[in-house]
Amino acid sequence: MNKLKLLLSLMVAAVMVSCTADPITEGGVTKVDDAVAKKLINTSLSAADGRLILFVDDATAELFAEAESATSTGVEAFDSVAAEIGITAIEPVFTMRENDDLARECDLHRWYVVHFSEDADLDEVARKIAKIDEVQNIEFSTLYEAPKMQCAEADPAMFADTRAGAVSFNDPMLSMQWHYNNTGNQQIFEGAVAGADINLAAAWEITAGRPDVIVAVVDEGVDFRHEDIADNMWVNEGEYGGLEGVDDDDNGYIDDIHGYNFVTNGTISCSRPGDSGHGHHIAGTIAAVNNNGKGVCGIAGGSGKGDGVRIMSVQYSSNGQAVGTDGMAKAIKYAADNGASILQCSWGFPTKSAGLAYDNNFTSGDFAVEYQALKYFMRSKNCPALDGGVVIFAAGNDGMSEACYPAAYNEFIAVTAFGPDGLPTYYTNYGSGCNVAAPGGMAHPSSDAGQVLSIYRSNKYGYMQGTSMACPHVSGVAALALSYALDLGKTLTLPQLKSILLTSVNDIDANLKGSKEIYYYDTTYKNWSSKTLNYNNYRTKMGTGMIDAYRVLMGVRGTTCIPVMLGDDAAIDVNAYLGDGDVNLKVMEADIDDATREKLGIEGDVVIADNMLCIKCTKPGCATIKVKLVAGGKKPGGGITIGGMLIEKEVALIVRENNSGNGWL
Ligand SMILES: [Ca+2]
Ligand SMILES: [Ca+2]
Ligand SMILES: [Ca+2]
Repeated sequence: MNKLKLLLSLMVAAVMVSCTADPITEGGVTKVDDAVAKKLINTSLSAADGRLILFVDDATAELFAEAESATSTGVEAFDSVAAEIGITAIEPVFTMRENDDLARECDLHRWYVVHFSEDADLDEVARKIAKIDEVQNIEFSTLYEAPKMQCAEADPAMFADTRAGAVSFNDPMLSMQWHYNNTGNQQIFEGAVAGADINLAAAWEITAGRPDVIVAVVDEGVDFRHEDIADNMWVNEGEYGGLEGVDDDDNGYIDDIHGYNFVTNGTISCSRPGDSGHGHHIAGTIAAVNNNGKGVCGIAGGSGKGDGVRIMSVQYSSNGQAVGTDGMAKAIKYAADNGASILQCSWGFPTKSAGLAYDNNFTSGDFAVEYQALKYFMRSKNCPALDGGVVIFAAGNDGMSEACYPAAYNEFIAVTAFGPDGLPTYYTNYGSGCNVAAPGGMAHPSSDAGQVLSIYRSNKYGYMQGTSMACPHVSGVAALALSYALDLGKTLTLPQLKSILLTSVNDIDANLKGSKEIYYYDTTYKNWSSKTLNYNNYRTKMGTGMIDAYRVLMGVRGTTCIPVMLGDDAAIDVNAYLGDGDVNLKVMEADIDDATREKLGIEGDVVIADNMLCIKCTKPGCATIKVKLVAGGKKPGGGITIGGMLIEKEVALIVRENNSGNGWL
């Protein structure tokens, strides 16, 4: 009954636009002149015609900035080549602000775009420019492809009485958002497993976001009028209520109230015929408005009191058209300059088609303009809780054992995708460059509900699947982490935040064995097909594990998490979790209040035996308890000698569901 017509797979693959056949310069790399070839960062594969991106030396950058025309810059070699090629315009890639010290330190002022006839042979033009000494690098403006995925609209009638498990907010569709709190509801997905989620309900008891955390969604335009996200859109106060057609806040962008459209160089557009809804969906996962009695919830969408994190719409794709690498770089700097501290990136090229010039490890990409812009974002401090900006990428949907570009770079978090069964999805990339797993959803011929549910255009809601959907789960959890750090008055370093995100996980590897037949939609033949996935192939390759929002918040707080299997008579070796494992600690007692006993269904006494904390929890959930220990002065065989000191440590108990003998713990 569910008519699912999703076009899956390739999130954003580079289009293979053929360039002029030239046997000597195939792929834009000439082997004749190595010095010239080495200046080329990438190849003309899928590049925009009529323009090239140049990285020039400092002196040249200054002359370019003052140039009267493209052919009289004062750089002699350039001017003569410009006249020969017919360069019509020259402009800086980046919008520089006054006293833009960090941008200058990152050399962003040295990037320029040159424009010429679209009929000109790109490779030939590039080779001519490469001979100019003052030009250090040349990049073709590789065009990104607009997202192609389809959204299956959600039917509100389905939500009448399917409420399952712990829900803390009044949004009617929350019970279908298994990716937040998976109760193993087989109506949602046959084979759904309780606990295959991001453990969000427990995190929401601590924080559901703060409006002073801004997440830039680099994607299609976000529908800022949608009933379930409007209140959580970032508002540029300097533009809001200003004059139409005027750059009221003088940031170089006209009418950028909720963000900016870098495709049209204008205001955000969305829900055009060529848009897929990708941008709304991703934004909704991070910050759909919570507890408003409408639609869905967002991970950091607040508690219904106007306290959700804010979404800045940084639009790289509009009505089916996308920017090139220079446009992407400009967009990333915009996010950094206007307050974002989290960069949500569900885009990229499959590594093999990234068109990078001289090796398969894309080290030539180190010099690429978009990579430089991403590094600038990471150094931009916009939130007092973080001494930089965090960049989070989707790993890609090619089903390959490597993340796509630029997700695969070490500095960025690349997110793989699992389904409601807690297993890798057939489409997810895995292996090299992949860092952490999150729910991406799984389509099925009989039901859409195994995919990720979020907002869709025009006050609608819908299902999508992909690492594109997994990525905003990590961005949303990162937004919660910053919100909580602000609450605590803490400032994290960027490495600290990344470390917390990557280590606050539940194990995925224990379940990766055997094989399973899965369904997928064949986009070529436009029908459903099935294939067998061998899960052994994914072992240790999905990243560190499944991200757990509660554990992330405990990581921010500095509280050690101790997993406890639901219903087990657990004996916890507290020493293994506290100290360095070899420290002289004796467990004396655990201080557990009545509310916590009730919440976790703790039965009977909590006994200390053999330095172990023996506890039985009969309800899933998370709570902190205090453990009293004697540090030092422990006598072999028990008792305390002089020198022992009574200390108290807070630990968090995480009680989760068992899963066929392995569990998520
Ligand atoms: Ca403006
Ligand atoms: Ca204005
Ligand atoms: Ca809502």
